[in-house]
Amino acid sequence: MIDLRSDTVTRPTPAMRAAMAAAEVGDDGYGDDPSVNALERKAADMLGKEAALLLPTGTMGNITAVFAQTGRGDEVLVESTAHIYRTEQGGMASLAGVPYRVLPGVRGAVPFERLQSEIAGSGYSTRLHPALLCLETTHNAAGGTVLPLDYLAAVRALATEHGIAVHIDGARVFNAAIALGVPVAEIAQHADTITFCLSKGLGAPVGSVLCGPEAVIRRARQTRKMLGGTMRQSGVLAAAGLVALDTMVGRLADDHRRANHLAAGLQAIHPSLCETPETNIVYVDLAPSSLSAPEWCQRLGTAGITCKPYSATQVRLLTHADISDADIEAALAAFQSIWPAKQSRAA
Ligand code: TLP
Repeated sequence: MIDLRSDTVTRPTPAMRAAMAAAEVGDDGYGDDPSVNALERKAADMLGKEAALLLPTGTMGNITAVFAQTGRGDEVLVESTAHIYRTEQGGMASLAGVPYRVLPGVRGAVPFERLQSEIAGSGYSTRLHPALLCLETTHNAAGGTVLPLDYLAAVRALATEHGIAVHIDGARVFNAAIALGVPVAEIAQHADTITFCLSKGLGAPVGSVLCGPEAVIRRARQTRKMLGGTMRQSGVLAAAGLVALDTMVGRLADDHRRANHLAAGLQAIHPSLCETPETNIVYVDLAPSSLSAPEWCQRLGTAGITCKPYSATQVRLLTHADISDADIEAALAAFQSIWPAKQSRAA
């Protein structure tokens, strides 16, 4: 099966499996797993931050960042389709106890002027204090869009001026860096804290890393313990993460090229099926067809393509390390073969 559901479906590479088998380990609860320590150091250095913390998931990384940078009476500002708001089970409110102000975005970015007026309006004594602004790049629900560097710089300056910390959910920040053609630290410099996932396009089996200032990461380490995320010989996971950072970043460009080719092929079938992606995520809007998204997924499944409905009419497709050029051709052929059948049914 050609699995386009997500880049989380990637399997560890042979080099990762070998590194996992050979990993030097210790009890990370005591801070003495050398592989975890090496991964945290490497991640912090790559992102240009003082310190880093390995966590089991991106969700735990994000909620840990919220815990570490907010308190009672604070609120979080977040874009309305952000993963942390829409897809992380309301953890900011139910676990961290922090209310959030949800702001509409365009391609994943809250317009700067809107942010400015929202923050200015917070100055009244009856309002909550916005302590944290959460950004997301690449932005999943917006179609893997990349926040521009000048936008990040302006937003960070605004936030800093008002004593607001910035957290980037950078689950796919390496995709963003590749798309922008800059080292990832150029993105991360515009945030106080940033999480990235080893387990998505980078292909590692498990793990996300939260990077930030020493003092925040110290707090985050306590929060991770509270959430049950302190692991023990997690060096077996960190070893794969190190291989991911060493070998899997540059190749993300292939995923972007393939997503682009996939989108072009779909647009050739029907021009309004999808937008041209900036990175590795393609949302296909099948409204012009007479089949629903679940029906499409069922038929594509029969043709060897695994995907999931995103809404009644949309399917989300992701390219990743286990998807080849031939797989993209096969996916396009499957779409093409289902399309006329559907049209004739409509007629
Ligand atoms: N995204 C997953 C799941 O939502 C299914 C996916 O397939 O895209 N931030 C962003 C932007 C994400 O896309 C995800 C996961 C997370 C955070 C959470 O990461 P995990 O799954 O490790 O908790």
